[in-house]
Amino acid sequence: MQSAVCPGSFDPMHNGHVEIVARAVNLFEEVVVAVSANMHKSPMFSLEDRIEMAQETFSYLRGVSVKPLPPGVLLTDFCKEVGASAVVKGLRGAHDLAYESSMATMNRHLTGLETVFLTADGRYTHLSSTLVKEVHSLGGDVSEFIPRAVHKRLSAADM
Ligand code: COD
Repeated sequence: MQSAVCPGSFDPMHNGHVEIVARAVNLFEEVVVAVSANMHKSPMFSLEDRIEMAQETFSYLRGVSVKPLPPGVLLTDFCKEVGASAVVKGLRGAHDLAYESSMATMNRHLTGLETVFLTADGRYTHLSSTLVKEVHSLGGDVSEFIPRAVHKRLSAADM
């Protein structure tokens, strides 16, 4: 069985992420959404919240599971542990490609792990977790860009 990992910080998950995972599960029988515990900046949402939001969001998608990517663990080792032969990443444009291609090459050199890049859907190329948080914090409506589970948590965080 061919499995892949979709890793990310998902702080929070938005519809650009969701769309990539939904397409990845058309290519691979199993997709593990790996929620990174190890973030350079302090996250808005705890690891537990980010995992719960991802689990709620993908509960309708057969073949998708959600796991934490523990701190101090290489993505290549995580993929070996869960039996994944590839990583799937979304690309919004040249900026993402520049950032992602060196990681992809490093991972391939480390263990032969391949990275499959999917181009972002045109509806979501402007989306990032950072922008979602900024627009929301300034009173903008981000509901059309995020899954319902994330909207619920964002609204609760305002109270
Ligand atoms: N449309 C489509 N795809 C998108 C969009 C969008 N609008 N926005 C983001 N994406 C993609 C990103 O390109 C990325 O592939 C993925 O979604 C996740 O995005 P983020 O922002 O939640 O996650 P990042 O970039 O902070 O995640 C970084 C990782 C956790 C994946 C990375 O740091 C990692 O692999 N860490 C593990 C430790 C390791 O092995 N390090 C050595 C690497 S060589």
